Amino acid sequence: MDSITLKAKKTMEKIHDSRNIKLNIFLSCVVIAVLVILSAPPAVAEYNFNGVPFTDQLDDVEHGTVDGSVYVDGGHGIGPSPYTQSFNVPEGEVRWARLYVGVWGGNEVKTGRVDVTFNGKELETLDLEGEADTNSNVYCSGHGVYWIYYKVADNTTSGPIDAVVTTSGAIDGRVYGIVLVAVIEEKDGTDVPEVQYWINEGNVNLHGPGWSGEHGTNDEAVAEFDGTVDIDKFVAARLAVVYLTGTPGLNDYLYFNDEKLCDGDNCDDIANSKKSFDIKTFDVIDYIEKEANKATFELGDEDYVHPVLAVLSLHTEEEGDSDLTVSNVAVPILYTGSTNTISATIENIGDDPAYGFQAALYVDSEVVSTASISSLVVDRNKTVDFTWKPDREGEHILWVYVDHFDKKAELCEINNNNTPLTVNVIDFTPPEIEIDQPEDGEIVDTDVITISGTIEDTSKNITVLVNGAPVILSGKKWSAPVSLYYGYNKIIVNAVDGANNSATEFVLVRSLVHPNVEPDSIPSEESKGIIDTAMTVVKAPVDKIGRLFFVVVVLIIIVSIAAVYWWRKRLK
Ligand SMILES: [Ca+2]
Ligand SMILES: [Ca+2]
Ligand SMILES: [Ca+2]
Ligand SMILES: [Ca+2]
Repeated sequence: MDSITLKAKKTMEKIHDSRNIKLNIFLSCVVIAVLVILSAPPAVAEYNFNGVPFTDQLDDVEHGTVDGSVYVDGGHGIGPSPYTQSFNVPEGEVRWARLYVGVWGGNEVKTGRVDVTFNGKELETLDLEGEADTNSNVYCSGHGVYWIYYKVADNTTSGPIDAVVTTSGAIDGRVYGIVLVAVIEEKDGTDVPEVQYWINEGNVNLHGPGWSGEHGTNDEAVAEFDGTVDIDKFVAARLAVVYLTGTPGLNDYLYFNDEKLCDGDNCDDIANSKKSFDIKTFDVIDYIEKEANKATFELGDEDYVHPVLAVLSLHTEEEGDSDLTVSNVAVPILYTGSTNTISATIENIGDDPAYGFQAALYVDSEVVSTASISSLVVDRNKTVDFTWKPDREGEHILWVYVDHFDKKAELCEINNNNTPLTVNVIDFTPPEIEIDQPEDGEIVDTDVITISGTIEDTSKNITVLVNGAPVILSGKKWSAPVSLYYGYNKIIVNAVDGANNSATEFVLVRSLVHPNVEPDSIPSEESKGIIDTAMTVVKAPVDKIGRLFFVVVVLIIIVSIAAVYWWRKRLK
C-alpha cells in the first residue's frame, strides 16, 4: 500500500517536474525572443518625423579602446551643392571611420539623390526618398532633414583629404555640413596615449508643437555611453556634438551627467550658428562617472533642432601644447544699423591639436561677437565669422582675440590677437520718422495743432524740419505747433542725419475752421455759406426738370383743346 502510494507520488512528481521544465523552456524562449526583438538593430532606417533610428536617443554604433586618437572634425554650415569640406587626419592606422553628410530636403515629400566623392573615391549613390526612405545608412526625420553616413575606414588616409557632396532632384539639396569620425591606432610610437571612446549617431528631431501641433512636442534626447570607466586612469575627457538646424538666439541646452555644459560663457544657446550647423567640443573631465555616462540634449526655445552625433573620448594624456593665433581679419565695408559679417582666420602653430575653444571680436574694447571652434590640428587654420551691428558711424577700433578667456594653456599667450584695426563705419540708412499725432486724415475743429513723433537713427547729428521749419529734438522725440488753413492741410516732416541721408513723412489734417468764422464757433449745415453752396449744387437740376415738365403739360393742354375744337366742328 505504502509502496504503491510512494510510486504514484513519484510519478506525479516526475510529471510535475517535466511540466515545469517545459514551462521553463517555453518562458526562456519567450524571454530570449523578446530580448532579441528589443536588442536587434534596426535593419532599415525608416523615416520618422520625431527621429531615426530613435525618437529620444542617439544610437551607440561603436565604442572601445584604442592606443592612438579619435578624430572628429567637420564643417561648415549650410551651402549649395557641390559642397566641399577638408579634413586633416592624424598619422596612424584607421580602425573605424564614418563620413557624415547633412542634407536639407526642403520637405519630407520631395525626393532626390546624393553623390559623394571622398578622398578621390566615389561612394555609393543614394536615392533620398523623404518619408518613404528605407536606406539603412540614411536617417531622415522632421520636414526632410537628412543625416547620412558612409563607412569609409578603407578609404581614409592620414593628412589632408576632401569630401565633395553633390545633390540633385526635387529636394532643396543644400548641404548643412560634413563630419568625419575616425578611430586611429598608433602602432609605432612609444608612450602612445590610450583613448576610450563612444560614438553615438542618429537624427532626433527635437521640436515644439509648431503651428498645427499635430506632431506634439519632442523636447529631450540622450546619448548613453554604456559601460564602466576607470576614472583614475584618464586625465582628459572630451564630448564632441553635432547639431543641424539650430538657431542663434533661441535657447537650447546640453548636459553631461546632469551638469550643464557651456561654450565659453554661453551656457544657454549651444546650437547657435546662423548657418544651421554646429560642431562643438566640451571638456567634461570634471563630470565623468564610473559608469553610465550620458549626454542630454534639451530643446529649450528652439522650434526645431536635430542632435545627430555625440562622441565621448577619455584620454590618458592631457591636451598637448597648442599655440593659437589670429592670422587674418577680413573687414567688409561697414554700415550702421545693419548686421556686418567680419571673418577671421584662426591658426594653430603649436605642437599639438587644440579642442573646444572660442574667439571674440572686440570693438572699442568690448566683446560684440564670439565664435566657437570644435578642434584645430597643428599647422591648420579655420575661418570663423563674427557679426556686428554698429550703433554709430565713424571710427572704431576693432580686433579679434582667440582664447580670450585663456582656457587653453598655450606655448605662447601673447600672439592671440591681430594688430587692432581702425575702421570707418558708414551711415547709409536714412532716419526713421514716426508721426504719433495727429493721425493721418484726422478732422479737427481748430486752426492750430501740435504735431509730434519720434526719430530713429544711429546718428547723433539729426536735423528735423516740420513744414520747412526746424524743430528741436529731445532724445528721440520731437514736437511742433502748426497753423492750419480751412480744409485739407498736408504737414511734411523731414529728417536728415549726420551723413546727409534724408527721410520724409507727412500727414493730412482737415480743419473745419472757416477763415470768415470765429475760431470757436463750429460751422454747421445751418450756416448761410454752406446752405447757399448746397442750394446751387442741389436745386439747379431739379429746376430744369420742372420747367421741362411744365412745357410738356402746357403743350398737351393746347393740343387737347385744339383736338376737342376740331372734333366738335366736324360733328356739326
Ligand atoms: Ca539655439
Ligand atoms: Ca597663442
Ligand atoms: Ca591661452
Ligand atoms: Ca542714419
